[in-house]
Amino acid sequence: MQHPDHLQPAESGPEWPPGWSVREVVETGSTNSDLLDRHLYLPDRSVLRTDHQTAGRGRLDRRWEAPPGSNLLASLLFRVVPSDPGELMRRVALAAVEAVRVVSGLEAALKWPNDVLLDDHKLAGLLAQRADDGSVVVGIGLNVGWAPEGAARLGGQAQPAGVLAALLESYDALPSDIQPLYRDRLATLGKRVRVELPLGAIVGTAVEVEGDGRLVVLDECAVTHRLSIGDVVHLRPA
Ligand code: BT5
Repeated sequence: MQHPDHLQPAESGPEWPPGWSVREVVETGSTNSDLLDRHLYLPDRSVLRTDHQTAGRGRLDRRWEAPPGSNLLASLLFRVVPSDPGELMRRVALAAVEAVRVVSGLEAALKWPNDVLLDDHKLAGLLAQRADDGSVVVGIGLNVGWAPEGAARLGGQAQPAGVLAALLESYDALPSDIQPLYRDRLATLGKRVRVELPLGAIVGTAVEVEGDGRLVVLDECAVTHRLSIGDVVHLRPA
């Protein structure tokens, strides 16, 4: 993998599972941006992990925060993309849930569309972005040693690189049809939710998630909404 000079390699980490080209650097702007910038020169399943991001990104130009060396900050490049590109993010999210169990023995869950929760608090966020040739970069920030107020972290003996190794291994162990597992891990299903959309909010019950990842919400006027974007808040039962 070719990298500019400012991407200095981080200290050597764990053994990586076969089939992934993992590169670690001490600091960069955003691992997602790096892979998007260089996707044409990188093989399928290239992974970039850093100890520190100076411009970590969430969705909609939000920031992703983490002090240096504390958390997992990594992106995975997929140049071979399934007909539903969104499946890649769902797979990485499921692999993250499994990695948390392997590394810490904790049961994490998913919040639609892109969060991993521990005890209902955000443990990780995922950001999927498409390159001009259709390649997909899925970034994950997972709180290992530090979390902002109101969020969750793994704590204990877990190390960011170890969580990544477990995530990549778990990714390869996922079944070809992930839908039953995804439904099972999706804490949003069955919950009362408020979904914030660009033009307003919907309050209702998340009744289903479709095979293409769309969330089906039945609102308080019994209108069904099929959503592909939105920010979800889990509400208490009415
Ligand atoms: C996300 O966005 O949750 C996607 C985060 C993806 C971050 C990874 S890190 C590696 C890769 N490279 C990048 O540049 N990005 C990816 P969103 O749903 O928009 O949530 C962002 C919001 O989460 C922020 O506005 C904060 O309120 C909150 N937040 C920021 N840092 C957090 C943290 N460490 N833990 C929990 N919440 C955080």
